[in-house]
Amino acid sequence: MNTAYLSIGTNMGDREANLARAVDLLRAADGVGSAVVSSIYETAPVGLTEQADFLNVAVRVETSLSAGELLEVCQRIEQELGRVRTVRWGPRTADLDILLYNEERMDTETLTIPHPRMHERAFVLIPLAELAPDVQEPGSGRPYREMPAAAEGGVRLWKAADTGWNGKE
Ligand code: PH2
Ligand code: MG
Ligand code: MG
Repeated sequence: MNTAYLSIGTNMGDREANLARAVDLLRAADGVGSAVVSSIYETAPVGLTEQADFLNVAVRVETSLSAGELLEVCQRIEQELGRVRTVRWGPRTADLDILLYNEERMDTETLTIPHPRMHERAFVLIPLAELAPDVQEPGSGRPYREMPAAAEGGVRLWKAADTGWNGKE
């Protein structure tokens, strides 16, 4: 089994329903064992700021899939949720990004792990720290919760994990 961390973001349509459906589809995917989800955070858009606020979560997945196979599952789920790629960093119904895969580092044409921008994004670091307070950057060993971006604003708790919004683990 492998442990991977994902980030899911959405800022179009029924955002909470999009998250719940993305998590359901992850759990139903072949080769995905369990998926544990953080609280939901509402986050100011980063990059392209003239767009609606996002809901973001982090997910810990136990999986027999390789990182490349997990990426394919993520992309299929994005499509099932009706994602159309128009503007880079623009509005989306669901974006599923692989943050970490075990303690591995990899850089292929389609996949860079750790996610190359995760350490500078509070909307990734704060949900991740809730789920995995001690998780470290592979290679440097720096805990993600200590990255300066984790202290930036723009991220607020929107629905706590213990409300059971996301069903059972
Ligand atoms: N995703 C992006 C670009 N900007 N901003 C927030 N708040 N949340 C996101 O998930 C997000 C973003 C590109 O994937
Ligand atoms: Mg993304
Ligand atoms: Mg993406």
